[in-house]
Amino acid sequence: MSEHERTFVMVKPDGVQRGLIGDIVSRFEDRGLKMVGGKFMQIDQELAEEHYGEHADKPFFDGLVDFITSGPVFAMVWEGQDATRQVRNMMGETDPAESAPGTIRGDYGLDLGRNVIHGSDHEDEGANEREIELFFDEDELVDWDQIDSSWLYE
Ligand code: IDP
Ligand code: MG
Repeated sequence: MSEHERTFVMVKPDGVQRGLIGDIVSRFEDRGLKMVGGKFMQIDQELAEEHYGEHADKPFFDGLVDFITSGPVFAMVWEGQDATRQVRNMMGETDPAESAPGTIRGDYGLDLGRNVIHGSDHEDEGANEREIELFFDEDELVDWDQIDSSWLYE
């Protein structure tokens, strides 16, 4: 398993408004994941519709696009062994009400439509690369060595 697997993660507008960026970044840092990209930004209609394209025919699509464009987000790329699946595990279920305490959505959310964080789907092959490319230019991602990586990986 590669230590260099990268996954796309985003604090949604509700998480930004509630001041949760720092807590969420801390959780991933504490876990041993490495941030290789980060961008505070506002998503426009076009990017929102593309990002959530798989849900275009769902009844909640328009509300989802309105919500994700309603305020700033913090988009990130995190790198580490099995990063996509581990981030999803740390996020909890899609519905915060079904998410275990200790997960991000289980600790910070109550409502399906306000679930604080997005992470690439580990069951959707290629979602990672697709979403990273959609949000970041190549030169916005930083290759760097973490001084303590020998204490994280055998
Ligand atoms: P995920 O974010 O856990 O990958 P998806 O099924 O990909 O979940 O749905 C994308 C986003 O759409 C969810 O995070 C949530 O914000 C929203 N969403 C999903 N299902 C519903 C719903 O039934 N009602 C309202 N919003 C929903
Ligand atoms: Mg999804």
